[in-house]
Amino acid sequence: MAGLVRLGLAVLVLCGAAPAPDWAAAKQVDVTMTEYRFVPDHLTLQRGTVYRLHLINPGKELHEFTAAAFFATATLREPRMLVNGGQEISVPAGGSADVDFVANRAGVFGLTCADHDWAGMVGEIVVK
Ligand SMILES: [Cu+2]
Repeated sequence: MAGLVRLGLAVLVLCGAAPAPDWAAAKQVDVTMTEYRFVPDHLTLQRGTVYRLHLINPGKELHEFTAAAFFATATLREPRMLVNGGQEISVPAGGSADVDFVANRAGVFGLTCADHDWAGMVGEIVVK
């Protein structure tokens, strides 16, 4: 039994089980969500870096930071902040939200506000 446990630990180590992120070291990235755009609308992030995405909605409508493909590759400190099947962060008018995460995969990911993509409320997340 102890042998099995040791084997299990060895497999975890060999598979590169990531150490717990150091959330206190998060780099803050501010994104303002208003009618009808993200400012900035392009985010460039480094893979493996701990970030705090600070979403601010000074607008008059609820806005969403919708990035299903991106969130699917990220480690979130509080995954339950993601709504609508894990695809977005919802921020009410006048509200804000802090989303701590680590991006795990390089790539280019789409960003939209699910309610207002028709109005051009779109952007892009690049992970290097
Ligand atoms: Cu919106």
